[in-house]
Amino acid sequence: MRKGFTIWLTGYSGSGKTSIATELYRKLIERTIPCEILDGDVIRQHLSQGLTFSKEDRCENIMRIGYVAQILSKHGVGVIVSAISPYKSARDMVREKIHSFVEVYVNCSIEECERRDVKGLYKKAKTGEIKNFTGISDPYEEPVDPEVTCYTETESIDESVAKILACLEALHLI
Ligand code: GGZ
Repeated sequence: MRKGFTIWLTGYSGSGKTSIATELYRKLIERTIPCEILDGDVIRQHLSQGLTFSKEDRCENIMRIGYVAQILSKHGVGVIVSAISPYKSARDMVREKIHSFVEVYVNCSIEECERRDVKGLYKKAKTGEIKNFTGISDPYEEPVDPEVTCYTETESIDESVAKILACLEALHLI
């Protein structure tokens, strides 16, 4: 059976995780590799409905996403997770449970994310309308040794996706 894997995209809201996930998904499907995207924002409307943005609930969210990723990747699916996942301890816990785990740091400065502010969330976080907002009023622990780092302020989405594909090839996962 085909080897599954989990690509775990971590980074600020607006850093480019969803854009990278969407393009990566397209490229993998093109190669007839079965894959699935697990997006934190979407998961929070279903599997993680009702969870807050406290440290405890964010970690619970990550554990739930990690559980689904583990099951899918065990059965040969290429799973693409897109979640802020701000705590190193939670990322390390899912890394331990999932075979062929590839951590991708979607690196973009908080200033640039604020400038992009695609959903207007940063503006609300700044005025205090949204509390515990990552990078503004809540922590983000940078990955220490990720398999791939994408610099979305200077790289195109295609360049970022190419780096991830090259990593998967080097690991003989695709
Ligand atoms: C961070 C928040 C918050 C707060 C709402 N902090 O960029 P988005 O909008 O579309 O995706 C973000 C999503 C965060 O969900 P995650 O599951 O990825 O977070 S975590 O991994 O920390 O559990 C953002 C939106 O929800 N959002 N409030 N306070 N992002």
